[in-house]
Amino acid sequence: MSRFIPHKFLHFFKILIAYKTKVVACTVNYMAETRNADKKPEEKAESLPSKSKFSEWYNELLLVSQIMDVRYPVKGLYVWFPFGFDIRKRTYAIMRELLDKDHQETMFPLLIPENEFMKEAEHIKGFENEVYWVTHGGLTELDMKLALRPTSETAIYPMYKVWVRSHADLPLRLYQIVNTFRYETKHTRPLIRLREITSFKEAHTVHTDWDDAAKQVEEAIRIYQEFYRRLAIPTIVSRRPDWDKFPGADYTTAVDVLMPDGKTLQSGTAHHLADNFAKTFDIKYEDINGEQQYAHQTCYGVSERSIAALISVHGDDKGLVLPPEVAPTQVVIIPILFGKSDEISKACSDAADTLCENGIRVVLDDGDDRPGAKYYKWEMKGVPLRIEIGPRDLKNNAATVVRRDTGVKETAPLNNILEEVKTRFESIHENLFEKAKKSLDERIFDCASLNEVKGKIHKGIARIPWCGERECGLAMEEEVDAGILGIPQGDVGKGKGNCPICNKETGNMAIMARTY
Ligand code: P5A
Ligand code: ZN
Repeated sequence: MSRFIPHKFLHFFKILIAYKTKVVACTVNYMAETRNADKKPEEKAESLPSKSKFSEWYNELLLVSQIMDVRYPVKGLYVWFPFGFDIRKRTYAIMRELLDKDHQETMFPLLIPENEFMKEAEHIKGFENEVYWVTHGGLTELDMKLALRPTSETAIYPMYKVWVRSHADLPLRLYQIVNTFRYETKHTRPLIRLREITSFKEAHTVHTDWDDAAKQVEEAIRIYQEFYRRLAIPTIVSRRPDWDKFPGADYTTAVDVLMPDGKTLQSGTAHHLADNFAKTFDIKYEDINGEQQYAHQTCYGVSERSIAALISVHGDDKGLVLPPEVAPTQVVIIPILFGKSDEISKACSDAADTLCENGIRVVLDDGDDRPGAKYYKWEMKGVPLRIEIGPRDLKNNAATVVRRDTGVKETAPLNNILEEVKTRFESIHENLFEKAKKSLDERIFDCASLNEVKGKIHKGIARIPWCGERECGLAMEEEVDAGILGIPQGDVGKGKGNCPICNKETGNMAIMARTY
């Protein structure tokens, strides 16, 4: 480890562990802050811009809370700090838990030979401008160029051709979590638009027929909604208009998250591939009558945009706000000492032990910093609960418990501290979701004309009647300079009105937004 951490950080790190914060066994302590470490709390508070300036807030927060380091010298490539990576690990553990019920995890090669990559015409067209090519092995030019996967259809499907034999092999549901490369030409942003997507979860399924594949697309979307629910993030689901579907798919259904600046982030997509790829990759199975049939397929993906959504939806002016399930540290205990007190120190370490023994990730911060400096630091890191124990608390055999999401301070009996913490975790999770849901609902605006859409689109999502015709849709996008996400599932997609372009009456409501 010491080879990779600059020496001056390592020094901080060692001091921190040795003398400052007592690290309880169930939590890792991370590298000392790389910036601002020597500033007073009052100065530091100023260094995080207000969340109302979302873009500045986001970029600064990634660094000061130690999620991503953007200083890697290649555009669109970023480095996970260990703390950020810990959040990623816990987030992707949820994804694995949800998928492992009826998918199997696998891993395919990064390099795809040109001839396989070039098989599916639509797919090539969609990705040709985004592919990185490996052309040489050392000084020798390769006989066949190799693509760095921008996504793995063309790596996986040649193997599916070999693996799929009979209807008894189906459905086949595999997934992998890998890095993929896309030479993005739009503005790159950490966690949001990367040239190396480090955390690409892609699932690829094979089915006997179109209907079964369609059901899988629905199931994928259900899984993604549950995944985001576990992150306390509300989502909007809609089928993308035809011009915005995945290259090579019959249709694409997407999960979008509304960001604080009113733009939407496409945070997961599921594609019905019909037998389009099966035909080009010759994926056939023997049906119950002994006849050869082309398989039907789906694929669906999520990236570290999920972490971008997590940070952006819940964070506030003080820094990260993390749902307990994915918080690397769930509870910080801070002794409130006026001089030395063995009783308070003991009460703190007893509480830490109790929580730790019961699987709660705790840090006992008994370092020399003033309490205010400690509050600042752990708030920035998004720790869901802070427990303070001072002389008055101890006299009542109690602790002061402070919630990161609401700032509410309550007194809790020390002899029931585990239950007190657990019930607050549940309540924090629900509160974060409800808050985010309210904020989403308040920023979906009903509009009857494109002029109204223009007036609202900078605040959030506009809902407007759309006949569903391509020409009308494209004209609407052009006129307001925003995208049609689609006609959403559920009530949001139903209504009554006239298409703003052709004036035809319709029961379909489209949603439009500025997108990342
Ligand atoms: C589905 C998985 C696919 O690639 N093939 C396998 C299908 N779909 S997709 O829509 O192109 O990508 C899936 C999701 O990945 C996110 N994403 C990105 N995240 C960060 N940086 C990028 N450059 C990037 N490109 C796509 C999106 O959330 C997308 O829905
Ligand atoms: Zn129309």
